[in-house]
Amino acid sequence: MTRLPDDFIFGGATAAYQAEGATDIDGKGRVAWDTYLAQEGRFSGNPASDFYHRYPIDLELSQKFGINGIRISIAWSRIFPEGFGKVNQKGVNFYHDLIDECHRRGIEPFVTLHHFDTPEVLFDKGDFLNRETIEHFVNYARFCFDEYGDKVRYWITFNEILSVSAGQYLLGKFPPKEQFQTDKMIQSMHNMMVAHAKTVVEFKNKNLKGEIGIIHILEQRYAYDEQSVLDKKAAQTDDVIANRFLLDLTFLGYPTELTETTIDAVLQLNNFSYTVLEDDRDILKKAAALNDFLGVNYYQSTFVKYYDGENLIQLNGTGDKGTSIYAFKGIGEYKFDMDIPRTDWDWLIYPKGLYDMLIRISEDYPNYRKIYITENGMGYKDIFENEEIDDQPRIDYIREHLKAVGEAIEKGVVIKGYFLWSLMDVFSWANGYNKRYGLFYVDFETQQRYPKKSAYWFKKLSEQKIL
Ligand code: BGP
Repeated sequence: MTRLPDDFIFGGATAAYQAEGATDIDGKGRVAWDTYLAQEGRFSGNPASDFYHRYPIDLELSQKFGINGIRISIAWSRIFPEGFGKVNQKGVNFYHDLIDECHRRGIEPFVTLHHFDTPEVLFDKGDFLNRETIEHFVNYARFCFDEYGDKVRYWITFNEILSVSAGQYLLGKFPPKEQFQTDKMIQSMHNMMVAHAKTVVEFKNKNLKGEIGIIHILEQRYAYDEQSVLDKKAAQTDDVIANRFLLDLTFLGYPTELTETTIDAVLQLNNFSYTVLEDDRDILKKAAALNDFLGVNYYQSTFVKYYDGENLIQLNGTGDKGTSIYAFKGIGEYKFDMDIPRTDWDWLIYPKGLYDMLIRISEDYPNYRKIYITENGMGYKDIFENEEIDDQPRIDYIREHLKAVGEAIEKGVVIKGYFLWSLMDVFSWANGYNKRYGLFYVDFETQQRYPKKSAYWFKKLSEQKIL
């Protein structure tokens, strides 16, 4: 039996672009996704879950179902339509109202400043590859601290720097849809970390009463064949790119020797390099001691086999099981033929990977203060029948991952809460509307909400805290 702590947060996660809809009203500026999704023609960020208008309903439901924390993100381009300069008061007011409503319902808002949605004006000038974006981000963050600082206790600078940088420049699944541009990927990760560091220092200088942290997607890499030296090396290299580089910069302020040599080797495969300024080192070092918490997003782990063929990527964006391919020349290939269950989107269901990751963070970065699991959940093709949704596989998924969290807590890792991705069904960046994650089913035509079986289960769990 696993018992979760009494003060544990049972939360639900959302993100502005995936939940709000209303992408082009009340003065909101465009983001690159608006243009990109229209060009791709598969689906759009409208209506999403129409959270912009329906958040009171979602918060009422949340309260009824025992949820005491919510992740929301502020859409930068609702506040500054161009990313800087002129302020859009309607956008500012919207987040006041949303945050106030969270508090009225007894639900603690954890507010992210950037969840994949740089304003298009800045995106078109190079996004975070352009160092001016760093300064614009810090100014936007400062504005939010001044505006909402008296009522937001938990701030998050960035959601998943890896997903942004790799999605944009390695995997080609985010605009501008480039692949294997590892120099841009690493530079973007570095620059976003500098923006994070500057923002943390800015926040601390203001002596606000809240806390600030960052969210990383942290998923273990294992060697496909534990006996193979090459597979082990492949897993290690992939792990440095995906996990260690960002954790080092977050908690040490500089890359360790292993990280540095691995990143250099990856870049040298294409005669690439990246730029680090002297000031970057100072600010990263300073911020490394100031993070109040780390957000861990975890969905799956990855088994890596050494690979020396041509670069190859095929995204499973439809839930057609068995269609994912990822193979990076000179590094590794992701394997799926182990005896491990996986979702229709080929995500390996492996709770042990979460446990291993939590232990590892606590051992490798003992200056972390506390962890929140800020995203975990199962993409599933929910079936709506007689206004009921039986999502037992999702319940099993959550239970097993929460057990892993409980075991890590027993081993002394400080973990203060869990946010299910997602609170209600939302729009999925690469999959649109058929990959559902929510506790509350959303009929995207009528925008009606229906609690799934998992919502009833989660409510009981939040009351009893026993798994
Ligand atoms: C995380 C993102 C979320 C959400 C989730 C599920 O990486 O922070 O925004 O999208 O993944 O991903 P997907 O919708 O691709 O299944």
